[in-house]
Amino acid sequence: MTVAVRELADLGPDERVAFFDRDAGIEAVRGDVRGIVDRVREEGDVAVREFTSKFDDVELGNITITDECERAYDELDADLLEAIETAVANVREFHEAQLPADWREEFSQGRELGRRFRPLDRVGVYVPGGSAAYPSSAIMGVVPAVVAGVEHVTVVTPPADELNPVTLAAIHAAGADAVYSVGGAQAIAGLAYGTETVTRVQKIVGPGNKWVTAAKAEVRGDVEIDFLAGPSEVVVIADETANPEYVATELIAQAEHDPNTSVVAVTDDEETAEAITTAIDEQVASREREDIIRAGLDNEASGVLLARSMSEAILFTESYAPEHLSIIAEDDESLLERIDSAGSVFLGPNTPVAAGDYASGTNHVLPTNGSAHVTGGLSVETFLRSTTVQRLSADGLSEIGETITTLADAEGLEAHAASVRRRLEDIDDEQA
Ligand code: HSO
Ligand code: ZN
Repeated sequence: MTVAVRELADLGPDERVAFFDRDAGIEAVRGDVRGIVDRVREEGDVAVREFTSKFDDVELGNITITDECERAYDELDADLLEAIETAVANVREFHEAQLPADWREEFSQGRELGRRFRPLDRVGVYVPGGSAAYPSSAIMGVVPAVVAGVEHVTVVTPPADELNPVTLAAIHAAGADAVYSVGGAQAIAGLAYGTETVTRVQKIVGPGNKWVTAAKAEVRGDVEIDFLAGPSEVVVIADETANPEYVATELIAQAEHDPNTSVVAVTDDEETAEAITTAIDEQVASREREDIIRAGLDNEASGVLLARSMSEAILFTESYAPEHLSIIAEDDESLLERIDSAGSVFLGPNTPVAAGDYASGTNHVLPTNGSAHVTGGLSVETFLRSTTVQRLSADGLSEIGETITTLADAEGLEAHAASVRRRLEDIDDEQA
């Protein structure tokens, strides 16, 4: 297989749909997932154990594995421990910088308004397991919640005969309070409705496979969720100064996640486009996860695209709204100015997406399937709620009194108007 360069202007309607309507594939499993969610909701731990035996082929002993995480942390190899601690520290630092301060301001005389922020009380983080056991995702889900001040951060992660010790250690290092060995739709249902063992949470975050994602869609409404995350995506915008080998590494790196990834390079330079395809061919064969990568590169929503201009490349990227956007071009900052929709942006030749995936400090739980048009990735705000606060002085109320009573009368809500008039009488008396 060789990746062929396609001209952006020549893409047919179906090809455009493939790029712009990427699909997490959850609809096909919605029905099955509904059945699982309903049974866990009604039967609690019994159903959790039954589904775990059926889908994970594990007979659950203890569902709670909080202590096992601490033990894994204590026993972890020093190099790994240091890498985890460095990643946690960088992610913590970046998310601490996001903490909004409470504020109060006098907007006009005697009219003081403000906002305060408080953490949610109980949140659940899904940490994928199996072949995609990601210690880094434990860090990305748990640390922002801890930084926000959430008191009870619960983690669920799929069981296995041999749990991945690095994932367990990362869950502990990130600061989770309770950890349960449950995965899939049954884990999401447990978090949403509670079981004898699992305490129900107010919000569920974190990526998972299509059963997990379908379950999040199913329980949404009864519990808050972050968003429905699908397979990884990257768009690389490259100009003639970009090193084609670097561009190829970006596509190949995200493609190794899943056969359903969408990985795209777009450039206005024909030679660069050709060189990227050559570099991909040269690199793929020496990658360990070659088969998955080839499947990803082969997807309809993957490829190397030749634009007639950088403006056309920008328009494509804006419609695509990628989870990750890498810009390797001379005027990267001015190209970035023209992009509004991307989950996380990586500027310049020395900023691989893997930096954000693991350790630079930004979050890697990001919107996919075009949802970067309407939302950002996980952040401290994901775990906060805001309250507005106000205080009016006598002068402040006098000043807007008539505006309030006029509108209240117009709405036929006479008692609202009366609550203001009653005070205005006193204020007028005092001032007389
Ligand atoms: N790129 C993934 C996150 C990840 N990468 C975890 C490596 N490990 C998010 O789309
Ligand atoms: Zn990644």
